[in-house]
Amino acid sequence: MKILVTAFDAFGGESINPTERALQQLPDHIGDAELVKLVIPTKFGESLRRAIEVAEDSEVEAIVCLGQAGGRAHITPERVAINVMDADIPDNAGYQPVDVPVVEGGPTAYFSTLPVKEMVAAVGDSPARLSNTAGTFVCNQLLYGLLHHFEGTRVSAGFVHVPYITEQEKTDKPMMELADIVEGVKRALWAV
Ligand code: PCA
Repeated sequence: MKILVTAFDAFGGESINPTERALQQLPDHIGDAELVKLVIPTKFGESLRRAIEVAEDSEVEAIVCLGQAGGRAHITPERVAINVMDADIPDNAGYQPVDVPVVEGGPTAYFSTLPVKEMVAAVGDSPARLSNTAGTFVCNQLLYGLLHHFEGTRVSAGFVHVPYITEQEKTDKPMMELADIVEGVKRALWAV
């Protein structure tokens, strides 16, 4: 099988996005699965369009999106995406939606179609926790949009948020070593 793994570019005044760094260090295969790696811009709309385009062109069976969740202390598979874009900061195109649905008239929420509990268990002491909110910024929009687009198909989709890495020097916030994030993501991909 093929798995699309996406990462985001830096946003919100940061010069690094840990997910972009982690993506560079992932292998090309995990077990029998071939990884298709893609960095997408932290922009509403374009991020989703790019991910759908590559997922369809590459005929992947699963999509695992990675994003930074600054302030979290754990690798956090997301259980759910909600139908709202409500941004505290502008995206990388300067767009800052407030209370705008991801899909006009779409359902309130979608559950991830990846095995999130197995992913948490597989990451284990790296450490992982299940998250019940992907926020209301670009990451949630991406997850919601993918689950909406691929609903009823054989393509499953989900999202994993990761903390800041030590290189970002957020001394007042939880940080992880990049190597630990890479290891955790690899284990989550094994579970998928
Ligand atoms: N995290 C943001 C968008 C890009 C990223 O890495 C989020 O959680 O929405």
